[in-house]
Amino acid sequence: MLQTALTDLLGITHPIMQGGMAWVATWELVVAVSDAGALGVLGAGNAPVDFVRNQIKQIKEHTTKPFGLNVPMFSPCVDEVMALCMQERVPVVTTGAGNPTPYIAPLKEAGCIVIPVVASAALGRRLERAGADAVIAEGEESGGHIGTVTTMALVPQVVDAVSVPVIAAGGVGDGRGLAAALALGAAGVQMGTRFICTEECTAHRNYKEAIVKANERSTMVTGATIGHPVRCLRNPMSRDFEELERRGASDQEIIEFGTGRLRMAAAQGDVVYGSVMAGQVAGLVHDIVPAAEVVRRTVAEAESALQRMQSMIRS
Ligand code: TUI
Repeated sequence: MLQTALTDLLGITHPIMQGGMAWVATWELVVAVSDAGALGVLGAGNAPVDFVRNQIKQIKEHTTKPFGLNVPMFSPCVDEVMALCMQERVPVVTTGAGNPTPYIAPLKEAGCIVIPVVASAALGRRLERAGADAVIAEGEESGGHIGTVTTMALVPQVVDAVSVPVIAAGGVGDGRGLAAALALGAAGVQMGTRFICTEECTAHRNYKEAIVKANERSTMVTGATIGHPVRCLRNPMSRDFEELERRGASDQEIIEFGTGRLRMAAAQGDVVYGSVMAGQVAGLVHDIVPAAEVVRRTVAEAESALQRMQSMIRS
């Protein structure tokens, strides 16, 4: 067992959070991860509030364990989804892709634990002052919407900048990554890509199999030219996207091209023309197993990595 400031803060058994991935992290995965002693996180994405309300209802009906809800700041429904989090007293609210400052105090007053994703030490410092209970430092190795600093460089700088617990995300796909994150001063990790390849994840089988087939060089970043960098698997869609950006297409044209592509891949299984968002650890994922097995393996691997490192010390 690994006890850290994160397990203490959230009342969970293992210092692992599951990334709240839009279209991918639905209630079934959240329940499986939370029941396994980690923190399952629902991905609200751009979904309307009624959809999110129903997902929360399912989670509450199927587990009594703590769970989280991720709200991307660019969601058109951000105000309503945040109000829902307060109404439903969602145990943990994580935010992404922007600055959630105005929502932090009201969420905390409603009894929610608030853990924003940051891609810089400066934002971590600002959000700690605004009342964040912890921060997720997410490096550019991650899948989906990303910043520009690597996890290895970002995590210790965020750890130095804040006093609240820091969770490392991006480039963590197994227990060696968890041990490394703890060595950098993090109190735990968030993993997304690894949890896609689980039996309980409702993403299309083609999406999971594309990740299993991928190697460490299979991802690329689309959308950087319009200030919305998104890491996904290389496929005809991402190559067309790259071509569009190279020939200087307008922001409007690029946005129209990208819209709906994640849903095409995750819900409909179109891994050719859809956006298969995944992190660089895709090459570490070799199988589709129950979420509880991912949690079990990650903790066991981290413990043996930490023991191996301990045994290197000579006085
Ligand atoms: O949010 C994410 N990753 C996501 S959200 C998402 S949904 C989507 N759907 C369709 C197309 C595109 C996206 C997919 N992936 N990760 C958390 C994250 N947040 N990574 C980086 C950041 C971040 C970046 C800048 C957080 C704050 C920030 O602050 C800028 C500022 O305003 O200071």
